[in-house]
Amino acid sequence: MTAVHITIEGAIALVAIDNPPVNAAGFDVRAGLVAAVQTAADNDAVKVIGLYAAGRTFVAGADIREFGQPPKLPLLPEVCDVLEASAKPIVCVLHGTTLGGGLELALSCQARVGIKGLKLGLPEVNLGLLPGAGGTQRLPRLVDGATALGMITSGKPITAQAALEAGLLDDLQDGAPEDVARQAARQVLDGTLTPRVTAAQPNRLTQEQLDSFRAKAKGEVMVRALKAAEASSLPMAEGLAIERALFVEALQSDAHKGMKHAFFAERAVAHIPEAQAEARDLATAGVIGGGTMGSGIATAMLLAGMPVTLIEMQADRVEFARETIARNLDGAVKRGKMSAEQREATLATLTCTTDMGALADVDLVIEAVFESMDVKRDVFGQLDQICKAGAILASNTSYLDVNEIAACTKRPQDVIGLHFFSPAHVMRLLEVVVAKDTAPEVVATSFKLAKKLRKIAVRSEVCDGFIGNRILAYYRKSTAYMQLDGAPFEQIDSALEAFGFAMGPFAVSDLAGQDIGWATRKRLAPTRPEEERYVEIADRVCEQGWFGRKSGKGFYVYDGKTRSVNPAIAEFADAERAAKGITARSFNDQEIVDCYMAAMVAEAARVVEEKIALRPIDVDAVFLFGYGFPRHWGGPLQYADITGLDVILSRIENYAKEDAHYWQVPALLRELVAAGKSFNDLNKNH
Ligand code: 3H9
Repeated sequence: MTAVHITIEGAIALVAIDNPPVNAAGFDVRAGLVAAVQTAADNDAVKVIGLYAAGRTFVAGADIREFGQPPKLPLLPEVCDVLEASAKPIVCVLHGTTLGGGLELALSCQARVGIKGLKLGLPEVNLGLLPGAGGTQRLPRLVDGATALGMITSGKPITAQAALEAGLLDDLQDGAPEDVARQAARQVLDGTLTPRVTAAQPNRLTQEQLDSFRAKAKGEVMVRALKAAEASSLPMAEGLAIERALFVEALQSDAHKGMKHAFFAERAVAHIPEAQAEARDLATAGVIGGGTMGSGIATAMLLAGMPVTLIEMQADRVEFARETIARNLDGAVKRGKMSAEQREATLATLTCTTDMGALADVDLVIEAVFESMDVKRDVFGQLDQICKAGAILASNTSYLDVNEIAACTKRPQDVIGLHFFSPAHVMRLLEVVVAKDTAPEVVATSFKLAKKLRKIAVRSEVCDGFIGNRILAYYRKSTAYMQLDGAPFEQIDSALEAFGFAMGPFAVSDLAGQDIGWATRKRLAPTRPEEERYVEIADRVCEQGWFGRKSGKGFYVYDGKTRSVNPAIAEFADAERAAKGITARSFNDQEIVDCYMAAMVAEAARVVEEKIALRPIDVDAVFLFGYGFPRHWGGPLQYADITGLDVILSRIENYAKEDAHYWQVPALLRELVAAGKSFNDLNKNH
């Protein structure tokens, strides 16, 4: 089967792109398009070409899998030039999500007709790139400069209606792409649709518009995209050459490698061993616990259209849970996610009660009660009695042993961990924790649920903290060690914020509540090995009742939206150093980043080695979508690949000279370095 077919119907040549799933403009499509235009050119009867795509969308971009491979001619910019130079006008019919190179193909045609529901965009910046097939040159010749710059720099798609109003589309119609293409071609023939060559249109980008976008531009990706757009003031061929050079430069950047990896990570995690199992039906859900987490989970379910029965153990908290959920839904109305009427209708599908018996008929229950095995044991014992056969019993525990929880029931095959991240109706990550007896169809159903909730599910085996919190618990210690050794905590935060984290680790723990880490430290104290370094500064902070943002003070002091350094912290650090005979030394920002990242990579490698995560890319997805990891680094293990595994290994070996207990080289890292392989090579084995 070829990726492009041509059908001649008298004066009309209909050219169809057919390259499932998203009609990406890979080699077959590019070569096929050039051949089809030539066939039409050679046929004297043909006067107009109708170009469209089969399947769910017009071309959704260049084929991202080809980036980094040896280029195969014709390249997309050349195909666009061929379309633009066609003596027979080409009317392009767009549907679905016409993105990146797909939109660039359309821009090169002589007319564009959209099909209702269409979205159009240039998402290249999300991959660390810029439009590289004429998008930065042709778009400002069709639409107002501000609209063009908005699309080029934000990567966000616009609606068909907005595109029509901006002049990007000549018309908006309804129907199957093939029929609309035939109809639009007829309109060109009868003169009701006037073709025009984009390159011949005047550039509408002004210097003021460029300056205003430049003032807001952050980072090399945006700067490069704006530079290309600026070249649209030059003659077309010169502008295209500048765009091409910048695109090639972007293709080689680390930011592109990281962001491309992040794109595939989001999708790769769905490939699980249980994917073929038949998922159970999920129509109704129960949530136990009406705190922030339980209310957030209930909100997520309601937003996905699932009626929810929420059980709050304490009668006086039932109303509070309902109010929290109502407030969450207000937020969804404010963000334009639902109308006020939809909010009312949705809220009507929520039942809040203290009666566990109300869960008898639900298809799924998610428990989000206090993190104590005794409490969970009691809850799951009750669920086992109450719930119908086949109901999925899930725990939102963030570190407890799901095998032990499952053992409290006579149906361990139905028990699973579903670890949401707070706020649960906003955060995209869902860790799906598979216990030893969990049935494959329960895993498959959990992944289906994640899709319904528009979340990214990552499969994890059972261990303390699962993938994310286990790695977090390890690398967080490195920040305490650096602090005690002399790095001010605010320098650690600012160095990591400059690396790309939205918030440094001390600011994050202030936000989460210092008492959470304190409880974990106390829980783990009895099993802490004697040779492990222990830093007490955070305990001193908690002993003052300074639990972070919620108490107005933690490592920082909070005044409205501003934060300042809590001066007591340096005193705590000095006192602990004096007691332990440590002389403070200074750190530079790069040392801080190197040490923090080496710790993260070390534990992440162990998580892969122990098969807690299916692949390195699963760990990357957890950090990208649950822990605010900078997208341009692609995740901790992609960062390690970009930095070089030999470099990371030698850093760990060096640190181990100071603290051989904490800094142990993961066997997997050593093996990969010896074999000259990367973490990404392990992703390819699946
Ligand atoms: C570009 O165009 C550069 C040019 O300016 C210049 C060139 C010179 N390539 O997301 P889904 C795969 S840069 C290859 O689950 P949905 C995807 O991996 C590109 N593969 O579906 C998945 O595979 P699998 C600019 C692609 O319905 C499968 O298709 N374009 C591509 O939820 C289904 O994808 C973009 O950045 C691709 N371009 O969403 C658009 N796209 O099943 C990127 C998808 O094996 N794509 N795949 O895991 C998207 O945003 C979404 O895929 C889309 C559909 C909205 C289209």
